[in-house]
Amino acid sequence: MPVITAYGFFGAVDRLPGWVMQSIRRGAYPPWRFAPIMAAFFRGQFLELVMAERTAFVERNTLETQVKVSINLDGTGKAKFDIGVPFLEHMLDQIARHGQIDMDIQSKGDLHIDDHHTVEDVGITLGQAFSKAIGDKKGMTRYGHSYVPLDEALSRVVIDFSGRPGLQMHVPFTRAVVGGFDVDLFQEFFQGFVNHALVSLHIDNLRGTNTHHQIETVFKAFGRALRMAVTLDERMAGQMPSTKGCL
Ligand SMILES: [Mn+2]
Repeated sequence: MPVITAYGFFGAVDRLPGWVMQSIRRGAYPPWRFAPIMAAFFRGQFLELVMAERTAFVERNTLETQVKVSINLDGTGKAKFDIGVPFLEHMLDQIARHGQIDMDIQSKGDLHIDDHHTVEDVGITLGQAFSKAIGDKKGMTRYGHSYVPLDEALSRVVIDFSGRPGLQMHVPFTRAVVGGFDVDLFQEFFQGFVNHALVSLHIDNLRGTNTHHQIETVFKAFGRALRMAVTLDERMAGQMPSTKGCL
């Protein structure tokens, strides 16, 4: 970013009209006179960087679970989980890695009953964190999609940060349990995410006989679709990705 800033500045200097450059050379504008302008320029750039930081921390406490989520949409896929549901952590790791999103999720929940509340509430809190981190969506790509195979399995995930919740999930699981995890809960996770991130999400497992492969392709494709959707599009800078003017 500092490199881009420097290029931006010197690029602008380069485009100054000839008479300005000549007066600078003549000494009409000694360099110290530019100090306030340069300071303002870099302060502006800095503020823009700070404001553009797409991170969020959300804490959500109920009588069933206490969940803390930190994310950075412009991360490198660093992931830290303390949830107590290993298979869910394995799947969340796919979102972080393939979405290039830094994620730190901690949860204390009523796992002595079952994983249900924890899985649903992690989905809800993650959705809230996304909603917070994307801000006003200006310059955002908005749509994302991905196909991911894993051996015999193939899944497609399509997402739209439309501001409206909607989930279409079609995954014909071949088993009811995977890694000690009830496969019904994946729908709960995604429904929780969708309701709070306010996205339209279409999940289709197109092929697959191994349940672990089926769901892993879904989470990897979800991570990649997220990455595409939240990526800032330079040509859309400052614009809403909608003719409505808001999302
Ligand atoms: Mn796996």
